Amino acid sequence: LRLESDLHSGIRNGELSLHYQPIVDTVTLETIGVEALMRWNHPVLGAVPPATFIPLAESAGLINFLGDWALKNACMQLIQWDKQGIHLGYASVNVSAQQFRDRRFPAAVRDAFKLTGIAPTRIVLEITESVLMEDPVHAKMLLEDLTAVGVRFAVDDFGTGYSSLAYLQSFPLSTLKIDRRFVNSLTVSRNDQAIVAAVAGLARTLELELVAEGVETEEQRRMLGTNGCNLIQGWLVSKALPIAELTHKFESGE
Ligand code: G
Ligand code: G
Ligand code: MN
Ligand code: NA
Repeated sequence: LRLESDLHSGIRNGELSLHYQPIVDTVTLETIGVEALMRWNHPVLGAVPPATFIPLAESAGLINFLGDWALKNACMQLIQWDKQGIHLGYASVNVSAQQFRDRRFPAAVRDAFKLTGIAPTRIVLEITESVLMEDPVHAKMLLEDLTAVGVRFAVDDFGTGYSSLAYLQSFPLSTLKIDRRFVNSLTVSRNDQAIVAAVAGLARTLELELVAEGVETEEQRRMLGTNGCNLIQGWLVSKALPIAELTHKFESGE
């Protein structure tokens, strides 16, 4: 509970920030987008992991506020990078379960576009597979509603939940993000190789972009390329970085 009230004040005191992790072409390593990842720098505890404070924000009823803040900030940052001559295709923003269930979510997304003036096609909203499949009828309507505005949708942590393929093919999606647990042992596990190949086949059939997460080694990258995964994200390329560091990296052409 202490941490919960700290989160309240932390939001007010600007202790929360967004870091960005590049999403790159598996072969050329060209950056095509970035994922926004929230960070909390607690004055006493230091970095509090999102796996701790996101659930806290959900139970404290702060997640809509935080999620809203993240989306608007990511929109503004893309515009800022544009002005600096750094043209990123899109920013991917995570949407929590509770945000997605909230009636006000579609209006909040529309507001972010209106407020910042960003082209909605340059924002990808990441929804986890389990949240999408929890109420697929609702999810389909919501996705269709916001797709009409232009925003795109990615299925996060794909492969960890139970997707109905019938629903999956009926959702207006742009991207599947294959969970890093399948990338982790890719080079030694034939099962994981088979899973990645199957997901790549699915993505190709449904004409979806496929991003592999948690790519840490050159060998993993090569194997993902061979298996038809066109985009990667992970420590091999870059950790999620603060804006200044990432901007520097882009400017120096690294
Ligand atoms: O690096 P990583 O530790 O950043 O993130 C851990 C978890 O926290 C991931 O599941 C990630 O999706 C989630 N997360 C990070 N930033 C956000 C955010 O802005 N909103 C939501 N809902 N989840 C986030
Ligand atoms: O759940 P989601 O996919 O949104 O979360 C992304 C999480 O993965 C973040 O916690 C991020 O810091 C972490 N991450 C990003 N790249 C790597 C990587 O190469 N290896 C590992 N182990 N984690 C990573
Ligand atoms: Mn994500
Ligand atoms: Na993920």
